Amino acid sequence: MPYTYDDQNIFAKILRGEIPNATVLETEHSLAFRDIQPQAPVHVLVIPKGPYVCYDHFASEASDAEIVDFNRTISEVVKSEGLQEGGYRIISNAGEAGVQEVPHLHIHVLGGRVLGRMLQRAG
Ligand code: DGP
Repeated sequence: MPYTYDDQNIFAKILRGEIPNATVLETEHSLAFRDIQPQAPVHVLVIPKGPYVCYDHFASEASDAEIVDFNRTISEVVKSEGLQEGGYRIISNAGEAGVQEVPHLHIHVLGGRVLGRMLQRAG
């Protein structure tokens, strides 16, 4: 399925500097910033700067340089937020079933406490 990118989404506005953010790390192709509604002591979002809706969109269409940069940025955030020792979780929600709110690829990096089981049983 071809994805259509909506450049009015909130993360596109953050990337254009129209909305402020608490930046953790910025690289050539990626931005890491604190989630506005943190669900753990550490809750950082890592996004590519390119117009990708979700993970499979990015993984299939981004350049090798973007993919390497994005993954290394996640790794740097894990290290700089001190999560290697205690552990962490990375999550990327996609589409309706994934309950994705913002249609620009983002990886949630969560840690700083025991996070519980991955999914709650719901319906
Ligand atoms: P998701 O459900 O995976 O699409 O998560 C979207 C996340 O984005 C959610 O945890 C809250 C966060 N968020 C929404 N708007 C803003 C914003 O304006 N700034 C920041 N820093 N985070 C936001």
